[in-house]
Amino acid sequence: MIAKNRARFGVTCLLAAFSLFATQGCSRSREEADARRVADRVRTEFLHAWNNYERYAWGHDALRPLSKAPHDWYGQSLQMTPVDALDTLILMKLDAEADKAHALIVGSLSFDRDIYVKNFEITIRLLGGLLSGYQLTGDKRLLDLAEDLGTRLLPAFNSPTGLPYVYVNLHSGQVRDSVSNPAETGTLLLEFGTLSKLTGKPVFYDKAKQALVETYKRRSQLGLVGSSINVETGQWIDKDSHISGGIDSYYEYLWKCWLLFGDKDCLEMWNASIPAIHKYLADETGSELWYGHADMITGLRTETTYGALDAFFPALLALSGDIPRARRLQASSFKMWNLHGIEPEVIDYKTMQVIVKTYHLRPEIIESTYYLYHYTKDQQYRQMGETIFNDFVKYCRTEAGYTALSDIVTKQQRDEMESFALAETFKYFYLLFAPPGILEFDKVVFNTEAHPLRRTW
Ligand code: DMJ
Repeated sequence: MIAKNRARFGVTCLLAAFSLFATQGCSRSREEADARRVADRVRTEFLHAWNNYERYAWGHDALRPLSKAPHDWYGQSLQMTPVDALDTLILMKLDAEADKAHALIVGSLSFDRDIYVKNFEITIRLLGGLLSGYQLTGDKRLLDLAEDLGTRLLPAFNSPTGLPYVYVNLHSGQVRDSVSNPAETGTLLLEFGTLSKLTGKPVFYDKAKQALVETYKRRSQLGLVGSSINVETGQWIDKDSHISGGIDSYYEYLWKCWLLFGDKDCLEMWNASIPAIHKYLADETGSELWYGHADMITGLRTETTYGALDAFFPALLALSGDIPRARRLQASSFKMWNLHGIEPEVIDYKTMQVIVKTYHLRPEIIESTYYLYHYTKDQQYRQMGETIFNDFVKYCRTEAGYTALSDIVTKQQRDEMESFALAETFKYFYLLFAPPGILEFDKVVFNTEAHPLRRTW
């Protein structure tokens, strides 16, 4: 009798376990099916932006979506949008569009031009885009273009300190503008380093690494860096320290250069820098975590502001293993997003007043959502991503593509579709909902413009 009861109990348990397993399996496959539907919507909306670029601005740097007209940064095109968007087209398997962009680039892009270009922007968008394009297609012509571009950018590093000038002329190699910032001096090594590894020419790695190290060497005794620096004297011009635009990706590259190249100096610089951020910039406000500004010498709080650009930091925290802080800061970014249904460029997190009202189609908040989902598999991040995507479509979609907002309170649009909307914002939205096989997250390191770089050496 006892044996019979025990057997029946065993069968019941098995059935219960099976049905729990089946329920979990069912809800997981429903979640995945829902995610695929959002991925399809993202792909359709990306195509809306891309098709209108093709229609009104083909071959130019960017589309002005309200005036339906092309825009070139320097009066002549460096094909910013097609180069920046190429890997997104490939990852989304938009084969015809990718082939057409690829053919345009290898058929007509040339860098022998008498124009001063911004070393940082050209490096992260064009050099990064060409290198990831090369790694995804295997077309050596893309690597040749990258090498030509990298060689033309090299004179930027010819300052007394090795910190790069802001602008360099692609034809003459002349340089100009000596006041730069840590993001622009320290966000070059992933691209220049990859170029060295793929061409076997160490000069690119060496110059960009020196620029990163020279930036780091000038940190204060507290371990903080400032907002602007003279590349000829190496003196700080502005000692305001933060993780926002102008500094942000300097920290990102300390960690990512360790990941991509296994460069121990980068790891050491990261380890020596990150505690100062948590000590002087982090701000516990009630139960919330924010990161504000402080003087790099005294460590005293200067501003309680945070914004769309700072929202990259949860991704970097997650990537470097600090999930608890990443989760808390992401909750703050999402609170900022929900304040007006779309995020402002800058807020005061103590008063929740909007300080700068623009929205430039920035990717950082969705980049962090994607990283957090990847590491935690917590569905709240996909739900968060869907909310952000719905708002993004609601306010930024226009007849001819996607457009920035000049005022996130009134939702007034402005005539601007930056190439990073296609390189980063749509790519991170897509990856958050796409099947895992689309991209092997752990085998790539994204540059700061979302171009996945692969350690093939
Ligand atoms: C991009 O060009 C890069 O992500 C850069 O690091 C910061 N600004 C834009 C996106 O907001």
